[in-house]
Amino acid sequence: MTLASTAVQFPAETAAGGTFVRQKIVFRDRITADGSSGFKAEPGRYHLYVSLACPWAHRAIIVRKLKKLEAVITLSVVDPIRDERGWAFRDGPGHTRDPVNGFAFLREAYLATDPNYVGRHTVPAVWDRVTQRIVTNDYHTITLQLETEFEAFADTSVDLYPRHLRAEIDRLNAEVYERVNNGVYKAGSASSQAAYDEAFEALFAELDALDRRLARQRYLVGRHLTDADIRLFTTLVRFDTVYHTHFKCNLRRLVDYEHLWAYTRDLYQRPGFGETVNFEHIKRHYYCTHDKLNPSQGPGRRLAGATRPRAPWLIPRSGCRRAARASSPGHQRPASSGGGSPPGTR
Ligand SMILES: N[C@@H](CCC(=O)N[C@@H](CS)C(=O)NCC(=O)O)C(=O)O
Repeated sequence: MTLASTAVQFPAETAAGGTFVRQKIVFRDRITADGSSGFKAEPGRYHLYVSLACPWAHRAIIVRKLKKLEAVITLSVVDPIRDERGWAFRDGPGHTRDPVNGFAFLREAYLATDPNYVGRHTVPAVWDRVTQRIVTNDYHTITLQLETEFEAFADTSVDLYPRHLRAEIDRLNAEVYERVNNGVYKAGSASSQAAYDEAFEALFAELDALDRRLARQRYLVGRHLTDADIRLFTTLVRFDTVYHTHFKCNLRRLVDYEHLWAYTRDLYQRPGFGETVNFEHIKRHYYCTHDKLNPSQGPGRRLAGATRPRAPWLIPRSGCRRAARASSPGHQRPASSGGGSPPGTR
């Protein structure tokens, strides 16, 4: 499509050629099992600030559930409507006030950590009750920390980052991040035709390739559900509802991809996935917050009828039956042996 508007949603993150260049991650400390980093993995010590609208935060929400860390790491949800003051803690459907610090806005957590912090105050952010600061807002590694450093308190029968698959998971995560996870943002936030075209082409070339890949196997790295699937899922589940329209990623819809659509439904129906998707927060956030992309904001900021995922998400995955039979529900450690309609849019 031709991009006529030059409205810039993220001026501080827009390069000269109109390309969206995401801000640098500032808080990158790591939680470790042995505490060698200064941040020891301990029950009750850390709190996750999330938005149910945000795909980066959604990754951590899913991993926390799959690893059964809910009693170990507390979590609270911000109001999906964000204004110029940033994410706010308020009581409302699916969101609450800040139960840990009593902050009114997430920016208070950022400024408590670094009074000179400049930049957007983003979710996910992990708060440490002991040092009274944000340990990390590094969405690239938060899931990996939850997957590997909390084993003393987690469900160890579920291994989302198996050692022998790490190289392949890391390679895929990097590629999918560039072209899909951040690709939709690069298309949606581009302020030149060239920048939009580049992001758009890369996005759909990658989705085409992933569709072919998932024709042969159930999960991204084969038979095992891993971190790579969680990262792809949180973008795909939002695709037709917001990215196709709001970010103008509209060459094809998710439902037009036989295998990707079946794969996303398959994940949606697993514990930890569909139950953590909140289409109301997703729609309200994207359509009512990016004022340059959607100046009208929708009637009354409620987007009535957007609240419930409908039956299409519950259609069983029909393709790839053989692969489905042969797969495991998350990699079990040897020792423990242990076509449809637009989804969720009305
Ligand atoms: N932490 C990352 C990614 C996380 C991110 O962008 N989260 C969004 C929500 S999806 C956010 O919190 N945005 C806050 C804002 O734009 O003020 C970043 O700095 O770009």
